[in-house]
Amino acid sequence: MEGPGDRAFRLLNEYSSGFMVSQVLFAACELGVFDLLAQAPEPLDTAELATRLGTSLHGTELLLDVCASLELLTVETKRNRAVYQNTDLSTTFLVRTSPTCQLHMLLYLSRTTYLCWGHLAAAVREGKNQYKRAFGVPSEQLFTAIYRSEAERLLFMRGLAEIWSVHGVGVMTAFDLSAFSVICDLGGASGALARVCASLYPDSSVLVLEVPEVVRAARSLFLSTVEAPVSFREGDFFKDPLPEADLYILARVLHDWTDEKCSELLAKIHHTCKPGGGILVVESVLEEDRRGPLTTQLYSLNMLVQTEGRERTPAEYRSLICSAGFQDFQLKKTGKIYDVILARK
Ligand code: SAM
Ligand code: ASE
Repeated sequence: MEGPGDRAFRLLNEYSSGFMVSQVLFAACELGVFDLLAQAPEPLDTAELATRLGTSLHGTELLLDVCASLELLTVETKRNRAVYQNTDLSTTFLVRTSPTCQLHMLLYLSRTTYLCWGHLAAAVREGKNQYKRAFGVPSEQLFTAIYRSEAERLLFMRGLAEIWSVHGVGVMTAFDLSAFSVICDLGGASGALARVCASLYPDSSVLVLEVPEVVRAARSLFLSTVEAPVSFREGDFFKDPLPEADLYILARVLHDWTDEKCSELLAKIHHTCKPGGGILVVESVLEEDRRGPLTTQLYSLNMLVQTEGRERTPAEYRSLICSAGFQDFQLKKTGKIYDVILARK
């Protein structure tokens, strides 16, 4: 029987080794373990995997066995040797060719987010993001710091697109949007969520507003599991006039910014929006008392180490959105990571 002290120590141990679990997942992705196993016609043993990955026999064996304990791989003993295969989890989410692959977000978390989290104590002390400490880049212009290089921009865009192959339909059907004929996704990145929207509402036209470098990348890469027509417009949603639309989508945009910047953006949208038009906010929403969900609380810390923003409660979104002049505030909890808010002018 587990006593209270046992439980406490088990939890402590679980939390302190949590970073090792993340690193095992990241390393297996970086090394290409899951893609290699997906391409192999049969389960592979350690020696074959090590040879093809160009890795050490010893290190590979340790990594693979942890992956098996984490249900990222299966292991079987055949003729006295361990052979490994992908599980349903890795086949669905970690193999590059899967339509619901999440690999690029994991690589982004591994190469950028994790390094900012290495300075969490400093972030909490200072109350600001850690690009300067982690990468030596100034963080006055948030997206100049986030897009440190072309490779970084492409990885972030790919990573952001991936979640919508899993939750895009749930998010875009939380409310019936068929009455909105022109829809503008502000900061819509690669257009992945916009394409889900266009495929669900084929009578609406969908436009993505993004900064020029992202529009250029979005045009050359197609980062969506759904084929649907969307157009792109280059612009800065803080500085330039906004396109005319009946519905403005803000997905994972408000959480990047301070209350002041959010209010500025929302007031600008309200000014451009037609009466009867609306705004659709897609975010991971905290419980009213901030006691959960744990994932959203962690995302809020992630916004601290990586952005100028935070995750917010329903009351905080209501206050920001209604102060900008919008009415009929409605929140739909999807039960998944991202929730949806609709409000009207
Ligand atoms: N909406 C997308 C999604 O949920 O997958 C992307 C969210 S991403 C966290 C925020 C996006 O806002 C980035 O793609 C960034 O380029 C864009 N963005 C940031 N500042 C912007 C600005 N001033 N004008 C237009 N887009 C901007
Ligand atoms: C942002 C979203 C993300 C800014 C930085 C980010 C994500 C990772 N880093 O708007 C994707 C969402 N995941 C998390 C952990 O917040």
